[in-house]
Amino acid sequence: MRQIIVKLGRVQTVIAITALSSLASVLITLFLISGFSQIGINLDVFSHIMIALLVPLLLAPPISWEIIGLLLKVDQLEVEMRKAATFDALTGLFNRQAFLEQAHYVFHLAAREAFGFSVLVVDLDHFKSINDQFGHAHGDRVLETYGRIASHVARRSDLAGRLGGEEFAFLLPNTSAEQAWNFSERLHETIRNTVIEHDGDAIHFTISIGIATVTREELNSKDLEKVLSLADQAMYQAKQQGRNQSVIFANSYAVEILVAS
Ligand code: GH3
Ligand code: MG
Ligand code: MG
Repeated sequence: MRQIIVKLGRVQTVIAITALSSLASVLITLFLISGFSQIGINLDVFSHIMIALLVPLLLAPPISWEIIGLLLKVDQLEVEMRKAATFDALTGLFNRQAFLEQAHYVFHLAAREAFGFSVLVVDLDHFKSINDQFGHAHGDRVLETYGRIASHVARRSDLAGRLGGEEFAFLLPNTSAEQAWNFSERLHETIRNTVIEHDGDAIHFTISIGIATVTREELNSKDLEKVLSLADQAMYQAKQQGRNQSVIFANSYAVEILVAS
């Protein structure tokens, strides 16, 4: 019922309620008139039908207008609350809780369907000095820009989230270490080429990325928290090695690819 009302909108719902209540009123009146005539009371059909039609025509629109308005407002608030509970307001990416929930879901699906995946932990480089140099509001614009780029570079089936502050993550289902590396390079490339205008100045920013991959064979020996912490360790290694680069956590395949900016 609620979905129908939301779909129809306020005006059409009010028209529908008025039409239905008028029809119901006329039918009930006709039923009563015939009942009365059976016990010998003959009423004037035309004038009673007119009254039966007029009363709901006058009452239903203002009353239902208010009620439907309230209902649509509640519905809108619920949509906004659900959005606020799921998405980070600044970047539009999944917030920490939603990202971890979705990631756990994909992790269990991966174990069941036997597909590997990669996790990327991303941290903006020297973000504190961007805030210090250009102000917090422009720092926010950098985060916003990162969010737009992250959504654009990721596929619809990938998860992209903000873990907190200037730290982000991706979960790429069915993605090998090499594919995740290529993905991270595309992200670096796009960000390196991005300029944010600020009072005639140009703000550039870079990111450090840690990558951890779970192959199909490893699915049962790893849990999601472990994979995230491996990606986190790799991200810190990228920081130590000069930032603006990715590091793949050297696990089972014992490969570590390091590319400086
Ligand atoms: P590193 O390259 O080592 O990561 O250095 P960093 O400066 O990025 O790291 P640090 O942890 O020292 O600073 C992170 C900064 O991010 C500090 C904090 O004020 C800022 N920050 C966190 N959340 C927000 C936010 O929502 N908006 C803005 N503008 N800044 C934020
Ligand atoms: Mg940082
Ligand atoms: Mg950080």
